[in-house]
Amino acid sequence: MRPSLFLAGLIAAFTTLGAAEPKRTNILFIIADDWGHGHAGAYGCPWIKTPNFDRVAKEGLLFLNAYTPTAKCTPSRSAILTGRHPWLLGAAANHECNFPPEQEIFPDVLERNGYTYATCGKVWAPGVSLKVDGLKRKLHRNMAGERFEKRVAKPSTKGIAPNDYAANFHDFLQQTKADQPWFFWLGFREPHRNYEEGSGLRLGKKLTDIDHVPAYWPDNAVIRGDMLDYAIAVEHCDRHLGLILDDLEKRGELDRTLIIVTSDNGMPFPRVKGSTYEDANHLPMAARWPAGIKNPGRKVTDYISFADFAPTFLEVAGVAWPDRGLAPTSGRSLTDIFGSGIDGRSNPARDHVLIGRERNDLGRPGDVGYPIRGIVKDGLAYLENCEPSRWPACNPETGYLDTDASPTKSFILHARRDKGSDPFWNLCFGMRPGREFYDLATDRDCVQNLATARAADVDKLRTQMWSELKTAGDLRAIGRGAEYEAHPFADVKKLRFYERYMGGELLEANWVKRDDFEKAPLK
Ligand SMILES: [Ca+2]
Repeated sequence: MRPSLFLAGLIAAFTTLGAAEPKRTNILFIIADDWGHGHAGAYGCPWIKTPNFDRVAKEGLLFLNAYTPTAKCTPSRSAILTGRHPWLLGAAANHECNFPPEQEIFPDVLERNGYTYATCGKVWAPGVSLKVDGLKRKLHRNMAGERFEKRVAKPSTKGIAPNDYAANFHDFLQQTKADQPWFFWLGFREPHRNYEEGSGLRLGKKLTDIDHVPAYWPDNAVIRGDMLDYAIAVEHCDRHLGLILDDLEKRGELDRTLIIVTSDNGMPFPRVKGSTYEDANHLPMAARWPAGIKNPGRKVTDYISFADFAPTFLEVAGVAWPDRGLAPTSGRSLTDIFGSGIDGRSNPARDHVLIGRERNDLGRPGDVGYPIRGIVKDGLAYLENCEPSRWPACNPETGYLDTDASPTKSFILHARRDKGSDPFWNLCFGMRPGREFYDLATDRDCVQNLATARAADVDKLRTQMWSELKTAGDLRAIGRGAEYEAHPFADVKKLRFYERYMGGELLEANWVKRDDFEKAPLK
């Protein structure tokens, strides 16, 4: 991986000054939990106010096509930490996995090369991460480095965590040394559920603020109210982001820090988080770094994968991708975009991303997943459902465990029970065909499957997708996909959930409601 010309020039300028070696760039990575694309003022959203994210974008770059390869907490974060597509990570293709001990993560590489690695909030979860020796990774509660977590504050709703993120980051800054570069991971726990129901309205939002209810949900007060509760949690993150920017600015550190703000997967609603549609994998993202970003204020249309973060951070830190430990990255450093100065697409090769999933939550016979591979290229999305005879959001009789409980979920489940069928239930929880194709320019919600009508486009994208996956080493591409499903779920108390529940055992699944379970299997 070569540095961009702009960045190379910058490094050369420092080198030839002959003065003391400049302090290496600090890196602040801020990741929300379940925050969906488009849900920020910078993207034109009228019902969620994010002045601080908008500031990062205005003084840096706003990314219009940033995608996680898998839209669920653990595999999304595994991709970030390793720079690899999840389906190249063995057990870590799955949600709530046992992370492969031999697989290195980039913060460890930064630490070995002189960086401090510290964190606050959610880093990598849920799952178990042990070192090769069976002990937890050094200092790492699930790969989380040195923790700054002491400060708490009363949140504005009962659903928001009391973590005072900005104060904890301040504690970290207080003990940094002038000549010590750092990488800090700030993982908001919001806007993950639970929400205080009605908090959006209570805190002054209006149902009519929302300009677009996705076509896969009914448009009514229940769904809009649920969306407003989510909005409050997003705005909580943005307030802390503002305090953090102010803190860095007061210290004169703001312009010496590369800041990236993003999320791990789309909003925690039916057919979004955990699925592989546009609203699940496509995420908000902005970057600010005056020393390294040419012509700030640009809108970037290059397709970005979360596998791109690790190579970016190592390059910015001046650390070569190591020969051992970290396997070759699926991504590429973002410095070509930082240094290009070009509005729109900087690199013509960044015209697509690969997405997909293996097993998310349990809740199907045999603990199997719902494997998908997909490609998004120049506004077209092709998805291949590898096992279309399975239930996409897990089995109805075990509560559709792949979809968190919510007023929106309950409303749609009840609509089907009351009427015997429901079009929104079909979209959110029903069986899917083997192939799906969407034109995102006219159907961002992915409700008009054009796989038959656009067969030639399907063929082209399908060929490219499987060819790239096969070259990279995806086991699904060579008929060995069952190997992903042989890796056990990390929480042993939930193993064989389906069989045990159906056998009469009362099992805990606190992210769904008892009412989410259908009384009998559905056809
Ligand atoms: Ca998440």
